[in-house]
Amino acid sequence: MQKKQKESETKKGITLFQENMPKSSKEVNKRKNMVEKKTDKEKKSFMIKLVLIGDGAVGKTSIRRKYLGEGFVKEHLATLGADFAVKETTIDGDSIKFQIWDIAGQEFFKRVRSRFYRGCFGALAIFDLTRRETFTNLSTWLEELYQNNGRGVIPVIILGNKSDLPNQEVSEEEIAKFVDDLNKKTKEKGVENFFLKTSAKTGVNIDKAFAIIGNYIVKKFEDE
Ligand code: G3D
Ligand code: MG
Repeated sequence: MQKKQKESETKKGITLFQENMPKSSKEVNKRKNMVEKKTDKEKKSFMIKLVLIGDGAVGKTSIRRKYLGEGFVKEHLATLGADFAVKETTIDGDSIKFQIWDIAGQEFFKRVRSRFYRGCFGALAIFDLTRRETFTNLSTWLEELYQNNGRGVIPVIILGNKSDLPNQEVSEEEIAKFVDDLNKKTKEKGVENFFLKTSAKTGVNIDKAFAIIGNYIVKKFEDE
């Protein structure tokens, strides 16, 4: 069943889906921006929208499923052709809620792109280590991300997925060079990018990927 989505944005630009939120979060988010000071001043809680991008069949949905495991909220946003899930975790004692958006199917029309990306703080840009063209296409995905999220250049973790398979077509050095070149371009915007080789099959580096990008985003936007 589709629920009608009602979007609202705080001044920090985070997209909140009020109707999909549990009541407690709903109330909290009405009052708060991304950073919520708790009674214990050391601790904060963050809501971070992340998008999973990359060509079809690179493993976006598998990575999301592996990371989320049990007990997550999930909605299918048919009008956007996207799946939406929330995961709560802790980074350095801070409470983090990841809103994870995943393109459902391969139909991803231009007219909905800005809504899919809008308000996200970062992305996991995924390619398949066994299909070189999915690596080559990353630049196009990144352009699209930058153009549509509303904030311009934002941090990305590049994931070379399917590291468990034997027929690897992209080396670690090439990925490192790609990210190095990207960092040279995004540095002037104060944005750093990362990379990891992952396997949604074995689970290697999946949690780490979310931790790295989450950690970086928290530190970066905390100071703003
Ligand atoms: P997408 O969401 O990016 O389109 P999917 O990709 O998550 O649907 O994955 C596409 C196929 O790749 C699936 O195979 C999935 O099981 C497989 N896959 C995803 N990640 C990995 C990985 O790390 N290692 C291996 N070996 N396979 C992976 P099927 O056959 O189900 O279509
Ligand atoms: Mg998918």
